[in-house]
Amino acid sequence: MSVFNASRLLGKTVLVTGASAGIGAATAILFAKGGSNVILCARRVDALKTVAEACAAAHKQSGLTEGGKFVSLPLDVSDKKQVASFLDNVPAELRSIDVLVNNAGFVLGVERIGDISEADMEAMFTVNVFGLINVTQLLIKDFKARKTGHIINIGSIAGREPYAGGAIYCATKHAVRSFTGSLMREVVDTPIRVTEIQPGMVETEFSIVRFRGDKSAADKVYQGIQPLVAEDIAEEIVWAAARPPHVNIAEVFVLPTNQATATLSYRAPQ
Ligand code: 8X3
Repeated sequence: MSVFNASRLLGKTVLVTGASAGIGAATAILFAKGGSNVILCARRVDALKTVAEACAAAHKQSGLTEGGKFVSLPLDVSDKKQVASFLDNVPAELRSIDVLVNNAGFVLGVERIGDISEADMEAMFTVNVFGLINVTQLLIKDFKARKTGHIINIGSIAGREPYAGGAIYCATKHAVRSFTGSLMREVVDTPIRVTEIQPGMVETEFSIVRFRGDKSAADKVYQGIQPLVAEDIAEEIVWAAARPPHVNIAEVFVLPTNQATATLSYRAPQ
């Protein structure tokens, strides 16, 4: 944790969406280790149990006395009603949120344009774009009123560079990039910080979902290359949050060493 200047995270309250697995879970655990409180959210609250336990263990291990409050709450970011009443379910002591990590998002299918189902289109836009906007709209008013706050959106290489077989996912992540840029510009006269983290290839359940549960197809994506892992991205998120208040990390584009673009990677011969 030394590079993070953990003291800036002490006692902060961080809300992480999509915290039940992958980047979201790793992020929640790393903030816990840095002495922050974490509100863990996911569609199914039971899926958060193991992550919340890991947060408590990481915090205990850190020996820090600050932070250490972990609450798991159900949140479907695409359900406007649920988002609207969400803060009522947050314990009062954690209601002053310092950092929002908009992580919930997914990719479904590799179909080409013309063969993409409306259901897949809707599902990706509803969560990746509208969900992220819903949660941001909920918290930004409070951040403005309190003149503080940091919104960290999880974008993607897919938001910088479209690729074949990813039309909808790429469009959603381009939307995230654009929305994040507008937000950063809108709050330029405030202490609110806005960051977008743009990961390349990360090995998580994310790929298995892309291939609709076909693990061997997902595994092929990582053949011959060492991909990033969720913890690599969590480190960037926590690092961005731990910068001094006058430093805003606008974008972090993170790739495995052997990946250069969405479609150009070096793979060791098998
Ligand atoms: C995930 C990265 O390359 O699968 O957002 O689009 S990629």
